[in-house]
Amino acid sequence: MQMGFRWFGSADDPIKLQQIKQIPGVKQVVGALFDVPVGEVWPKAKIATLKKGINAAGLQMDVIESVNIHDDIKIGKPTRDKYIENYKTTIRNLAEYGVKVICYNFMPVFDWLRTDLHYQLADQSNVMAFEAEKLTSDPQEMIDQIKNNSKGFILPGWEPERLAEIKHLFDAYKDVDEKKLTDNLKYFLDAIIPVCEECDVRMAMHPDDPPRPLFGLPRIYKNRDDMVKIEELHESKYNSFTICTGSLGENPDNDVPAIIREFVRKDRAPFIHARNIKYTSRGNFHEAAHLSSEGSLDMYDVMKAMHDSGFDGYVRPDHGRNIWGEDGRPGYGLYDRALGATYLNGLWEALEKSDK
Ligand SMILES: [Mn+2]
Repeated sequence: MQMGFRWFGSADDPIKLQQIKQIPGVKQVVGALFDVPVGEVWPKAKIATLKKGINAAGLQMDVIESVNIHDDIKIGKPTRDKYIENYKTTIRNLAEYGVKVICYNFMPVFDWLRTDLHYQLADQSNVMAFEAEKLTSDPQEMIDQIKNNSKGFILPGWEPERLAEIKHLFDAYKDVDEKKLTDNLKYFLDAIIPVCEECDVRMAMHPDDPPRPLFGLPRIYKNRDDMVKIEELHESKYNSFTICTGSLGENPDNDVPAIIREFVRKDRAPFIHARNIKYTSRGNFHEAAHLSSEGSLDMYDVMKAMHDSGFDGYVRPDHGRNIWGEDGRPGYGLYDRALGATYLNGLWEALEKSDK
């Protein structure tokens, strides 16, 4: 298992690589290029610079999160082929710099959604939260709320140039139901997986967050059965999953440790996001510190499921709280994620030693 930490790049992230290096046990920086428009090729020179900076801090860059998928691919427009060719070139370019796993998602319009970016907990820390009752009927209102509450940070998947087009986007997706979206995913996978096989780069799809349809938009990775369907679209270990314990756990019907056991054993889960959430009522939740007792998920069970199945991929703490006066990017402050990494490493060490 290798512990990683998501980083938004020197231009966008107040967190310094050296601070990440100082978190015990963190070996990997999970990075991305945030200045390449979605759909365009990631230039080698920019990948090289990113990798060089990460390596100079004594860290590795085996995992990229995310190379986002152009909407034309998800919608199935004739122009998708051009974007798929670009994607293949990006895979080849990343492979040249040693990247092993590309995390991506196939969610229409919204990459993820919360109704509160600064939900205050009793200890005065704050987290992101989701309450279905607070969803506005007009998605534009939702976008404005998120934008006004992000304190100037550009949140992943909420790039302003994309969201400016929101009405067009909704219009473009109006004929895309679950079946169509799944067909379009298959078309994409059939095209790119042979390139992944050739370059030894694994695609690892992230679950929908929250794992439920929103604003009438389809969702195709919500649970274990969806994963089996996606797996069957293109049989290859390069067609694999990011298992996000938070996103899947947001639906209490999902047995997250069982999902981990099944897909790690089949070698279909090279990347795991480990985070906790606390249910406030059915379907509603707020994010929480990683510790089991702080949320509704048993993180020992999560790590044990990974350990028992022989997991040797990458894991990272996921969204954390803003604590100790830090006013960071919602979900992605330094301190609480560092505590999360340390806690997860502690669980792992105990699991390793109890084996001997
Ligand atoms: Mn995640």
